[in-house]
Amino acid sequence: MNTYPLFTRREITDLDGIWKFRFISEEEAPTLKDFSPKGIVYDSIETVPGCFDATQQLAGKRGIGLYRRTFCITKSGRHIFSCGGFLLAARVFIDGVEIGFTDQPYSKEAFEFEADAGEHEIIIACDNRFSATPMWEPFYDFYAYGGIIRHTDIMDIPAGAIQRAAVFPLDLEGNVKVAITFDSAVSDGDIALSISFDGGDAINKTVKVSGGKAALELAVPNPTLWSTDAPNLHTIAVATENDAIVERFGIRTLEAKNKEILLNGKPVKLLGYNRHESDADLGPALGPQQHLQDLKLLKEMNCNFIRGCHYPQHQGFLDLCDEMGFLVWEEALSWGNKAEHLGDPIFSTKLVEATATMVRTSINHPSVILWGFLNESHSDTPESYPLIKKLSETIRENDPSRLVTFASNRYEKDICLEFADVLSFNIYPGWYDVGMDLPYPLEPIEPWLERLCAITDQPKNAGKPLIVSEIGGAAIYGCHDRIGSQWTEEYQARLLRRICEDIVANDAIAGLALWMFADSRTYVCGQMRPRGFNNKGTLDEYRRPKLAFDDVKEVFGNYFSK
Ligand code: ADA
Repeated sequence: MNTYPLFTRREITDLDGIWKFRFISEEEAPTLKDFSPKGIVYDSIETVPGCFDATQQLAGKRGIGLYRRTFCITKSGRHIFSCGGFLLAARVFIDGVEIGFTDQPYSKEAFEFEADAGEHEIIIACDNRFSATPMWEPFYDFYAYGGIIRHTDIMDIPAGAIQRAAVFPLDLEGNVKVAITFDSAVSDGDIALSISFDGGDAINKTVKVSGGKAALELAVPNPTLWSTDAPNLHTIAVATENDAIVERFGIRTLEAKNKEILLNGKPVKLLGYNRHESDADLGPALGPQQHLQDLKLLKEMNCNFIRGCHYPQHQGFLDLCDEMGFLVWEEALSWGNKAEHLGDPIFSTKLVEATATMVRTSINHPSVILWGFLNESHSDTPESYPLIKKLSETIRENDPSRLVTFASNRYEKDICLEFADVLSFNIYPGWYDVGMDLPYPLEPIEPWLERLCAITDQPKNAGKPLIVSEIGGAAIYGCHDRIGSQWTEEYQARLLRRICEDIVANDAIAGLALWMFADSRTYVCGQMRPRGFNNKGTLDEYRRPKLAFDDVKEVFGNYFSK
């Protein structure tokens, strides 16, 4: 079950803050499933949200991080514990009894329990060993931290509780479909609702609930459209006799047609970056100010597009994207998965589950326009076909209003392109393929773009828009020379300027996500990732701009001011 209303009338107990902590190293820790939280002595403290192994004391350590605190509730009965995301796997205990287990990193989780009014103890065991989840491999090119990385809280569940009200815009006149999901205890039959938009007068509607769901079509009074230039937002309040929630949404339409992405019926070229949720020192547990700072920097570079690589995004980040008019590609966790993963029933089932959870969690963010999965998987192998088919079907069942894509590096050999509305390819001309000459030639970019355009021109792909979903090269912040060798800011600036100029001028390309916004922690990988960072950021991990910042800003700025 996943809930994320903007507001609810229920009692919310915020659990963020200081928790007691104990780290059990991999040599001593049993598997997470065999772990008992009884009799643990807590010898330290940690903050929630946070990554325990981003601290200097536990950097690089793998094992179980144990978090404990108490909380008070004033109502007896059913409750729900929610967390925006754990790394890598977690078990949650209340008063010594397990209420939930997850091995879905970065996924929103909600576990139900019963408790009387009064004080209770919560213990969360987070395991950051790779063996704790089938969903993460040590070769993924971003650091696998451990911890409770996003907001946590507890809510009571009143009788007749509403979980979500998902709003699907039907047109530009403000007609919307509202899909309401109710608590599992709500039985089939008629239920009386009171609904209002933007704090206005409530209307009463009786809906038929079937299997915990009901849907109705409504007209939003005084509708204003959501767009990148005018990101207008609306709210819907839905109340039953005992419960009330408010959700925020935007009115906008999306289509992929004649190789273009249409937002509110008009073509929009996506220009922006891939971004990891990653802080220089503290890993992926970013706070609101850090998300906002990144978005302000992206605005400064005249970007309108962000690919949230490579996992479900922080809900607060998406709220900011809604407010600021960014267009977002959100994708389920995965990276370079090979045939043996894609054909593995456990991996496949869990990836489908994680994808459905992501879609349901982020359903009301107008900023999210593309759903993705399986970054650079082996989508040229027979094992990939049924899984990618299932993933695209799962998305469309949960959300017919957005576009489906995945970042491929299999190009002509990809056998799954039919399942995408938008074709997306990752390419690295001018980085992984440069020869010995100085200055490095940038000619390989054009042939690569022609090659991708030829794929979208094939009759079976005709009309599908094309996104260059990764392209770029690295620079170590502060590394300069006059001849533009690889790893200098000069070379990166020259490469990114050329990429942006070529793609901006090419009408056959609907979008560009440069790799990448800011340097982000990974593993050294032989000589490939100096400092243990992926250094292809246009900013470094402290958000200090490299030379390329001004080049990208200028080229994108010229395009949008045309
Ligand atoms: C891949 C991958 C990215 C990153 C990039 C790189 O395309 O999708 O996550 O690893 O390569 O830096 O080489």
